[in-house]
Amino acid sequence: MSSTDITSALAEIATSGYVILPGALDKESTTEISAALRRMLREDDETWGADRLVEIRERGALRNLAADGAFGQLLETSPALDIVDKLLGPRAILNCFDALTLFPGQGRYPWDYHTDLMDVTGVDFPAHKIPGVNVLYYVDQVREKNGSTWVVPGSHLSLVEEPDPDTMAPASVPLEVEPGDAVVFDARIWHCAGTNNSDDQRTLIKTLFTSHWYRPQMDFTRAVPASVLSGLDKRAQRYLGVENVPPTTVEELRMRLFHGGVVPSDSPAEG
Ligand SMILES: O=C(O)CCC(=O)C(=O)O
Repeated sequence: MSSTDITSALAEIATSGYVILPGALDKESTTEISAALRRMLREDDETWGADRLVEIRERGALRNLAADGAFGQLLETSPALDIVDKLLGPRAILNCFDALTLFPGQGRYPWDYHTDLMDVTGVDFPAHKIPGVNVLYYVDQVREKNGSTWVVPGSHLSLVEEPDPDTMAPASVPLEVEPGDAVVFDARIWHCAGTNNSDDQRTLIKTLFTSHWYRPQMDFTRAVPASVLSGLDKRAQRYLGVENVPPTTVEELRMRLFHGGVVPSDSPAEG
């Protein structure tokens, strides 16, 4: 992104809490990702059983996409990462990397208003210390009819601790996006998935980033195969917690504290 675009995106996030990035994914990637997600949803149904997934409220949620190198661009080259880095600084980590699908007839509006950092609702962060940023990538055209994400503009600055759909629903707006668009929002914004009243599924990918002190949904350093992790660039590895997972030996701790994590070859623990 150009520095002017980044500046205006940051200004929109500061005031409204969110910004739409048109065409964050190119056409070809969007088509490929959409097809891959449809296939993975079918496989998930086959592996787990659709009824069982419904029972545990997981049908349509594909978890840990970081484990599949095909989605690496969302941690390496997406223009949204420029905004994430500006807002969260050089130690940000990934909290979750999931695809979320609303099947026809399915929805969570308006009972599921939430922020993505429910552990810190009500906490008054200084303006320059945003604790998290969510990036949603849409692979379908989305309108209210097929399940827009509803956001309450400005609510990232509210200190409300519990959702109140009666107040939030009338104050919220449905996000209308095209395939390949991303929405970047301050993770404290109150939002809610819509209801899909169309005949086709509606899918998005969620990449939630946080400050390094917020516990991620998974330990990606173990949940992502070593072969995938080692193929990603340094920044993506950092998002996946490589520099953040607590040390397990005193040697490792000492090297992390004062030597940037590098264990020298003449170290006693190496001998
Ligand atoms: O599916 C949606 O529209 C919203 C997803 C959501 O609630 C979230 O990413 O936290």
